[in-house]
Amino acid sequence: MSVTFFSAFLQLTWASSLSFPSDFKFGSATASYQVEGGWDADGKGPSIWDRYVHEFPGDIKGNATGDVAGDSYHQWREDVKAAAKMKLQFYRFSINWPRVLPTGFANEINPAGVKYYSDLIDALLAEGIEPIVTIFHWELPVKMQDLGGWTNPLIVKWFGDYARVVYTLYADRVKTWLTLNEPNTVCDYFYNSGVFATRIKESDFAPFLCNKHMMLAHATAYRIFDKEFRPKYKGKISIAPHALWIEPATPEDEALAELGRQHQLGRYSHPIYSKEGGWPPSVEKVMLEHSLQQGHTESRLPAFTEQEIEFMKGTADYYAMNQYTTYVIRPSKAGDEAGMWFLTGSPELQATLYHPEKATYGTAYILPVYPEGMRKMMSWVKQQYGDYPILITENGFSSTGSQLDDHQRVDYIKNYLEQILLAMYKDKVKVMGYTAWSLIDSFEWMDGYETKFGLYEIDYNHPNRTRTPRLSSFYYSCVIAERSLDVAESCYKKDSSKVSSDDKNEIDKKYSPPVNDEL
Ligand code: GBH
Repeated sequence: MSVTFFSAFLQLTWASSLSFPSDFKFGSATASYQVEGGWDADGKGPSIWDRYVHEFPGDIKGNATGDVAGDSYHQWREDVKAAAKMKLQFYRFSINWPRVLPTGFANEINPAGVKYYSDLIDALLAEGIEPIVTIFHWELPVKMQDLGGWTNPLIVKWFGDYARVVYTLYADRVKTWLTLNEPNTVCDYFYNSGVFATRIKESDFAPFLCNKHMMLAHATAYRIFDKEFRPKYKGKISIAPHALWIEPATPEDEALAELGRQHQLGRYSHPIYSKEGGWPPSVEKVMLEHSLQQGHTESRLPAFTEQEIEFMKGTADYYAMNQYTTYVIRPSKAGDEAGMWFLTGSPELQATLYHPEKATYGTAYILPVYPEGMRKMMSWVKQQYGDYPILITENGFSSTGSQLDDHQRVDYIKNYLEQILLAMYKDKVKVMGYTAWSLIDSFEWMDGYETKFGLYEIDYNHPNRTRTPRLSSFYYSCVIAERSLDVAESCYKKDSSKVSSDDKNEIDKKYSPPVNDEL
C-alpha cells in the first residue's frame, strides 16, 4: 500500500471497508464531438461546433478543430478495445445529433450515422460492456441554432422528436440513458461568457430561457421514453448536470452558499426531483427582486405553468452528475467586479466565487481539484431530493504533454473514489457507479488538444490516432478487478513489459485496425 494512500485509508477502515459493493459499476466516457472526427463524413450535417471551429479558429488554443480528433468515427474498434482491456462495466458515449439527423429535424435520417452508433453498441455488448448513451453533449445542428437554439421554446419538441428517433434505433440494446450533458454549462456558462460555439454573450435572458427549455426538453424526452419505449424495452433515464460544489467562505455565509447551490444545481434539479417541483423557491425570489429592481415588470427567470411543473416532476430514474470541482462563495463587496456565473460570481446573488485555498490543480485551472467536494455534493443531493441512486457520470484529471506515467491522475481517481466510499458508508448515499472522464484524450473544447483527460493517450501525429494506455488505465483496471481501493503496490507502477504483452492478447487479435481513408 502506498504512502499517499494512508490518510483516507485510516478514515475508511473506520467506515469498515475499502471495497465497492457488488452492484457498483465502473465505467469511462467520451463525448461525440470531442473524439469522433469525421465531421462531414457520409452524409453528416453540420453542428454549431463544426461551424464555429471553421469560422473562428483563433478562438481555440492552437487553432484546433474537431475535424479529425481521435478519429473515433473510424477508429471506434480501438476504443472498444481500450475499454475491454480495462474490463470496464460500461462505456458512456454521446450521439452527435446531426450525424443521425443532418438538419436536426426528424424528417431526414442519415443511414451511415445510424450504422456507426449501432455497430459501436453491438461491439460493446459483445465485450460485455454496457453502453450508456448521452443524447446531447453540445452539438446542436446549425439550422436549429439559426432558429434560436435553446432560447426558442420550439426546441422542446425538436429535441423530443430527436430522442424518439434515437430510442427507436437503439433502445432495444441501450438500457441506460442520459438526455442532456451539463445543461447548466450550456445555459449559464456559455451564454454568460459568450465563448463556445454559439458565440452569443447575453446574460439577462438567454441563460434562463435556455434553462427553462432544457428542463422541458429533458422532461419531454423522458415522457416519450416512459410511454412509448419503456414498456417494451425497459431501461433507466436521467440528466447529467455539472455538479459544482459550493462552500461558504465563512460559516456566516452558509445561507448564501445554499442559495448558490440552488442557483447552480437546483435550477436544473428541483423541477425534476423535488416534491413540489418547479424552480427552487429561494432562486425564484432573488430573481424576481433583482428583475423588478432593474425595472422589468416580471422575473427574468421565466415562469412555468402548473401543467409544466407537473409534467417535469419525477422525470428521472436515477440522479446523474458530473462532479469535478468545488468553488467558494462570499457576498460581493464594493469594488468587486460584477461576477459571471458560475466562474466568478453572480450579479443576481450579489456574490463572488473563488477557488478553495486547499485546492490543487491539473492543467485545467477552471477545475480545482478538491476531492472532499465530491462527498459533500453527493450528501447534499440525498438531503435535498431523497434516496435517488446516484451515478457519477464524469470525474477526471487534466494533464498536458504525453505523460504516460500519470501518477497525478492515479491519485486523483483514488482520492475521489475514497470520497465516494465515504459518502456511501458514512453518509448512506446510494451510489450506482463511477465514470472516469475520459477513456481517451479528446478535443477539450476551448483548450483544444493541449489539455488531456485520457486514461489512454492519443497520438495526434499518427494517421490512425494510435491509443496508448497511461498508468492510470492500469491502476483503474486494478481497482475494477479487485472492486476495492486496496490494490497491489504494482498497480501504481507502469510495467512496460505488460504493455507489449497486452498488445498481443485476445482482444487485440479480434480487432484488426482499419485503415483511415480520410487522411
Ligand atoms: C465537462 O464539464 C464536460 O462535460 C466535458 O465535455 C469536458 O471534457 C470536461 O468537462 C473537462 O473539461 O473551455 O476554458 O472555457 C465540466 C465543467 C464547464 C469545465 C466549462 C470546462 C469550460 C472551460 N466544464 N468549462 S473553457
